[in-house]
Amino acid sequence: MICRSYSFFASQFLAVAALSHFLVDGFSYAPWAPTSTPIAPTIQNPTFARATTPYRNHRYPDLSMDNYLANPFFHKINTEYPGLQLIHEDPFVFVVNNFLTDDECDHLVQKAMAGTISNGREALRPQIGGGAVVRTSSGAVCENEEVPTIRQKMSDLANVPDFRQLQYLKISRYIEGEEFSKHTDAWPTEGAPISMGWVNEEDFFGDQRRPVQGCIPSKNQPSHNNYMTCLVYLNDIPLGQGGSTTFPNIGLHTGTNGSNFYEAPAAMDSRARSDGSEWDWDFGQALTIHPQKGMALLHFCSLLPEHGGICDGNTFHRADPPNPGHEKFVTQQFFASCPYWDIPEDSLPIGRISENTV
Ligand SMILES: O=C(O)CCC(=O)C(=O)O
Repeated sequence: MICRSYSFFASQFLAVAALSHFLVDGFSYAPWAPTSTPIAPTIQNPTFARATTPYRNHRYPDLSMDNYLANPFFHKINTEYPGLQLIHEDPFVFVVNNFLTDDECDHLVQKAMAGTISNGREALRPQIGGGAVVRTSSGAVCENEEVPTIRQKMSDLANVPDFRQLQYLKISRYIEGEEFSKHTDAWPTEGAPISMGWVNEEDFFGDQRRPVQGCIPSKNQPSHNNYMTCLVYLNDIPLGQGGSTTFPNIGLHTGTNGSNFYEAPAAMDSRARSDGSEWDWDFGQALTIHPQKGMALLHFCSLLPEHGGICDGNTFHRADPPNPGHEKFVTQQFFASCPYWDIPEDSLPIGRISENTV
């Protein structure tokens, strides 16, 4: 077990603050250095074969929605969406088989691979982590008018009718060995340097500050945050060949006085865990999801604004590198709990990528 002291975190925060306010791409943020990859158990059913209509994915559990529906802290997606399957509680994680058709997946991959677009720029750009986050993938960002069907599906599944809450759709490509190390899709509170006491051992992400000033003070959106992400895998990768999405920190972020975060959520901090041990960012329980073409993966990175928009530290996740000879394409839809405010440069479209509309 590798236990990390507060001074370690402090140095990480200072490094991050010095480099940038936000890490780019989905406003990803991580207060730790990249670490070795823990081995995560994967729930697998080798007999799985992809069908063309939504159906239960037998690789994963199919849990009752009752606890999710009763939980007041997270946004409620459309639980009637065809094929929706709750595969994990605490945190709540959903998949939808064949959320996108093969054609839709192929069109998005074509966009990512469009090469030089009409304004002379390359559709695919390097994606940069920042601070302690390692990101070696590349990505393209779509203009809204080239992906109306995808955005409508995202809005329907997520039960977010206001399209201003949907960030521009991204497509990411990971060739063999490329990765996106552990991060959260939630936003830290802007300009919350440790030296000003906003992000400190009691308030890792400015969660206590956010209800007062929001993520970006000038936008005056107290308690709002990036609250949900829907990824869709655009190609299959054979089992055992890498490219998974792994949530390695499940169970590490507890609630008030060490209680269940999902019953009494509290800002992430450096409290000792209920068994007296220190936080250990590397060895929570892991949930691993393996890429299957067209399958959506949805999780909630922060609480609703009426509950302070607190980041859920159990939903840190990473994109594991594809093994040699394999590559992965994924599309990402980030949802904010209010109309999007500032979008980082590399998450903005640079022009229409291609003629095809999907
Ligand atoms: O590609 C993946 O598996 C995860 C991507 C991700 O975490 C992100 O884009 O925020």
